[in-house]
Amino acid sequence: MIESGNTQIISRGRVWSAAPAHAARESAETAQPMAIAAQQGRIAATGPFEELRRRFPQAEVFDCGGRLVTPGFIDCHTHIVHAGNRAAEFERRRAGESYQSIAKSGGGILSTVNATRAASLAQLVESALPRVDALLASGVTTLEIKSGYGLDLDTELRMLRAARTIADVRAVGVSTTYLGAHALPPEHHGDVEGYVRRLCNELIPAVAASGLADAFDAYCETVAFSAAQVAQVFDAARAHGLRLKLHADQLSNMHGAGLAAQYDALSADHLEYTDDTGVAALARSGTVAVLLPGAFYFLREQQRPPIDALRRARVPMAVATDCNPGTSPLTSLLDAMNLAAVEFGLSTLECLEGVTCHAARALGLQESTGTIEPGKWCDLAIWNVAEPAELVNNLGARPLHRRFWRGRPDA
Ligand code: DI6
Ligand code: FE
Repeated sequence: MIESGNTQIISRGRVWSAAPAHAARESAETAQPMAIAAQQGRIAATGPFEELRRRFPQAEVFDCGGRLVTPGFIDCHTHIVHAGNRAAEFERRRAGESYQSIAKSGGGILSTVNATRAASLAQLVESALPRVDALLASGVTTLEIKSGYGLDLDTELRMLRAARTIADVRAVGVSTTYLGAHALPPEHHGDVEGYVRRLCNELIPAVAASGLADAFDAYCETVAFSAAQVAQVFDAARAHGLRLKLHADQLSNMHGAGLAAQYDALSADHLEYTDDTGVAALARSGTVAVLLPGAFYFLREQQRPPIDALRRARVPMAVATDCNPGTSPLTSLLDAMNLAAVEFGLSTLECLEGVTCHAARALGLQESTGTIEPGKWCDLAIWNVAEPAELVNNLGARPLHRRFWRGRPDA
């Protein structure tokens, strides 16, 4: 069949992609010579160039010059929209204070809440764009953005609008997450139960009705919300049609992984203190383990996530930046992969799958992105490296040659 229309053939690439979920073979970390045809933003076919040329004779040809081609990367956990900075806290931590004690003394998340409440929509977008651009330069074509630095309805909606605006002004797919249970807002000081009730009865219904959030997230931690409180807000969020994600077991074992699994959450994120029971629960539910080595590094944590247990239980592991002003001011997914390899011992293949197919699953987007397969968005990253391992091996490198987003190359 000969097809025409707005078609591109991406030729002379050496293509790495995880094996499709239904394929019998396992992924390998090697790249294969292959051409990719894109039509209306989606991958129409893959195969030898001559074959695609015959099938799409009108297509424009983009020559990769033998470079490595991967799926566009997916950063599935960021707080990239926020105002202000927390550099002063960085100094306090270096002088020996803990993240928890800074949070208890009114710093931490609450200091970013004050700055974010004071920022306009335009200011939130403008301050986020340099960070977004840095992420895109690390090969990112899909980005998750959480709210959670407003904690009142107006500011949370403004953050989510800023996230949607970023999708309008940059060539990137954005998934939005309402992180309503991030911290106790100052006006509820001493009244967690009151805020949890307000979340369930007022805030979650209003945010869900706005259509601005794809998912709901909570921070299950001694400095934030208990497992019982998270269960209450999860019930409300689920009743309002939001998918669930959880900041789980980062600084202590709150049995957050088990809770996320019990609710069939898309992902449980951090997991430094998750035990065997939590890992088994994740394996049963199919919830993705999102590893955030940036926060582990910046907080100089000692306890690593149970990588071996997750591996043995075949829990899909994603890797994300957690880009946020307090615990992970990191704006390169390549650097996050390097940290995941060095700090957590992930292999090159695990890192690559962690920012592609498993990251897509952590956002519920596995049908539309994360691998190079016909039918999915033609989101690609083309790299100036000799082999995939170089993407993980090098820290601070910027080897991106070009991104394709929805079938179009960056200018
Ligand atoms: N993600 C979060 O939301 C919290 N830690 C983390 O890794 C707190 C972020 C912050 O301190 O602003
Ligand atoms: Fe986070």
